[in-house]
Amino acid sequence: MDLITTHKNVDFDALASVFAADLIYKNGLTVLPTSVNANVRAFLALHKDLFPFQRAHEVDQNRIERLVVVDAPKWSRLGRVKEIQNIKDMEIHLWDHHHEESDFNPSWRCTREVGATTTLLVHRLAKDQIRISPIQATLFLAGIYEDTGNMTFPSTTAEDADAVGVLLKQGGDLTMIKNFLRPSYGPKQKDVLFEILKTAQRERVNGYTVTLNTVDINGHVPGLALVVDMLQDILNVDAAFGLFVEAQRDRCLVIGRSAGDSVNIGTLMQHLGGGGHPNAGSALLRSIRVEDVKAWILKLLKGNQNGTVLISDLMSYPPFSVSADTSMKDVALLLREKGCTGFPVTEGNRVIGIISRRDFKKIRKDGQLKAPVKAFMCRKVHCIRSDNGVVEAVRLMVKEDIGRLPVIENGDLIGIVTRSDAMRYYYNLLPD
Ligand SMILES: [Mn+2]
Repeated sequence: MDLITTHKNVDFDALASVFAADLIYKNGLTVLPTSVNANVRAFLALHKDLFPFQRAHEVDQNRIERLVVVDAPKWSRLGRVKEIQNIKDMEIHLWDHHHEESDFNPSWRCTREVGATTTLLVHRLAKDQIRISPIQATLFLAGIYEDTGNMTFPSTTAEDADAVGVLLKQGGDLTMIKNFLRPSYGPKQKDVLFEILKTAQRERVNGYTVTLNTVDINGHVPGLALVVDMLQDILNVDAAFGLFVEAQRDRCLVIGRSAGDSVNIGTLMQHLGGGGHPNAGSALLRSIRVEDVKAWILKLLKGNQNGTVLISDLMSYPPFSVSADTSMKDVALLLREKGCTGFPVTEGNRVIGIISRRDFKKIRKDGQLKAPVKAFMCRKVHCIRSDNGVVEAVRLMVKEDIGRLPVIENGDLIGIVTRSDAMRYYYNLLPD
């Protein structure tokens, strides 16, 4: 018999991989660890008959000839199933997408760094032309969608997208996925969220919009990360923080969420003694007043202790500019020579205007080319400071429909940041 199993805290990728493997290994016996994620538990409660499995203690070890491990690189992840590792001459097959080195010592493996282990199995099913039902296809879709963050995580590969195509062709149902993958938002989480929304404020810090909210909680409330996640969505801020105070235990749980490439929450939380990812993290602080925690976070945000890229990292310098008396003809020549679409116009070190290619449309007669640039320049100049974040620069460019921002320090021009600098940043093409 082939015992098919996966890691504890079973998620959808693990569950989908187990049942996909069950279609590939004809003598398979599916065994799930006892600890299962909440949304997987809800799925199994409904679909138990279609996806039957056993527990490790129910298995007769004498019948096991082969162990098929899916979505887990290490014995330590297997929960009670790991007790079988002493069986002699047991063959091991491994299907996994984790980056970590495996300690299974498998006789056969299919391990590639794709978004989800399910993807590897779906490709095999397709290759072997094994038919699957729409419900199986839907479960496998859920596995891929969960581990790839709906195909948005950087770990997502073309192979994952191909597998999704295969599953949709076989009747996989995307509307069901939303139900399966919905995190547990219940009355308790709703109460906390509504409490926060009553007083929530948006603040501007270092060019970012943030919200910091203090809530008193009684005992352990699950799903607070989800509440902060929703708060960030609803208030449409770059970063949202929940400061959950548990008075009896004299502690404060800080949870942060950020959008896109703005505030690096993980780095910020490390300063508070916690940790996390760029977009999500938390820290647990003891014996500290919540006002002090709040002030600390604001200080970290202001001091750019969160590792975000600043305009000073991105701008071009020294900036090229033209003086106010330069003739339009010379400006035209310089634009061509430098391959730019515009320049700041300066008087001393002060920026007094911007001249760009489109301003040349104002010229009616050739004689006007002799006129100084100050006659045609745009006098409304939007500048940015070198210690602002990239998000602030992009926001200004979008709002004012401009492609370049002079960078100012103490009133003096010190650099230029352009649309293409911002693109370089967003597409990870920053120079080292
Ligand atoms: Mn996985």
